[in-house]
Amino acid sequence: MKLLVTGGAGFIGANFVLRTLEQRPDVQLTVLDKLTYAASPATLAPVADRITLVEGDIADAALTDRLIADADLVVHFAAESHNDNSLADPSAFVQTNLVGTYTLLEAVRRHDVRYHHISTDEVYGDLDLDDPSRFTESTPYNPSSPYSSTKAGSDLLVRAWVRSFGVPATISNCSNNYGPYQHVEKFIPRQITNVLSGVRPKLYGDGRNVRDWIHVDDHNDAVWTIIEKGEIGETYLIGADGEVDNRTVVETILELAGQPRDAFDFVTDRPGHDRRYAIDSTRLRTELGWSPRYTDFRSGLSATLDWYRDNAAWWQAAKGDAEAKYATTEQVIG
Ligand code: NAD
Ligand code: TDX
Repeated sequence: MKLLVTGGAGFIGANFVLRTLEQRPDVQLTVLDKLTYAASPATLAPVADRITLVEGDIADAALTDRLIADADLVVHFAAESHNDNSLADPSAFVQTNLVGTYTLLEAVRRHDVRYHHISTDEVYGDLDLDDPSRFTESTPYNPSSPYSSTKAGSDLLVRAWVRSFGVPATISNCSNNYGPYQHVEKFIPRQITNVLSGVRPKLYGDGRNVRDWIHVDDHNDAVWTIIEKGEIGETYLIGADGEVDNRTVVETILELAGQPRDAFDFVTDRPGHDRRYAIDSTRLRTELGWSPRYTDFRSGLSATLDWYRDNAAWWQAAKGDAEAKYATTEQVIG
């Protein structure tokens, strides 16, 4: 099978590539990635001789047409993915997440290629802390940020291309991922690498915002389950019942690193900061038989801390740039 993975040099895409080569050695794998600041080609170095890595833009119609003409399956991870960046400058989010997805859809339409679209639970907006409900496949879209609105728009393009043109596509909306090879701008790697660098972790606002954490390998196993067993045109939510508030995450990282649980700072809140995400993944579990393997968040977090401690060379170069960006807007408030 010829598989095209977009964004395969980023966090989730690279983990997907590594796991796919391990579990499905017969797959012929091409990665299309623009190699933005968020990419790490080093992650793919150990498998460089087993894949074709094409440096290019998903919004390049000639390039995507050529690559998709020769593919049996496209798994689309490429995106601008960080909410804080989307607040500073939304333009790349509109271009990559909307125009890029449109460009891929036109190519899979022309060549009638199976397409799986990777998306996020953020398309559903947020929930109150005391709201007992969780997101399901029928929750109305209500995105808050430039990032989540462009992801929501890209999902809607996929749905329209399925309905209007019969494109053979599925969509998955997953909760917050953690694990190895995640960029240091994101919450968990930022706090882990702060602690490892002797810097105090930084909590936005009151630190009570809740995210529903899932290990990246569980996400990627669910993606393969949907590709193999999902119904064309359908959407599946991926989540591992991992709701934890941000303050608890930081306190756990500090404790695992042998530091006082209160050695963190509160900083300026993110504008429009979503309060809580929560996924009900019943459909994926009951209809397609998926279940997560990482069910103990504390031990998954501990393994992730160990990974960043053992792989400082992987993240050190990006750390300075990420912190310099944060320093332009962030102030300690407590
Ligand atoms: P990431 O930022 O780590 O990686 C994105 C990759 O896409 C990078 O390698 C980058 O170079 C590439 N890319 C960006 N623009 C491109 C373009 N125009 N053309 C080609 N390549 C381009 O992101 P991630 O966290 O791995 O997220 C991957 C996907 O999963 C995204 O679609 C994101 O919306 C979705 N998602 C992420 C999470 C999460 O918690 N990180 C949760 C749910 C869904
Ligand atoms: O330094 C920080 N301090 C802090 O308190 C950072 C970077 C974040 N936060 C908070 C904001 C969020 O409540 O931590 C939470 C997680 O933040 P991010 O890692 O920026 O993730 P989030 O905004 O929840 O979005 C993530 O999950 C859904 C991914 O970045 C998206 O790509 C995905 O779609």
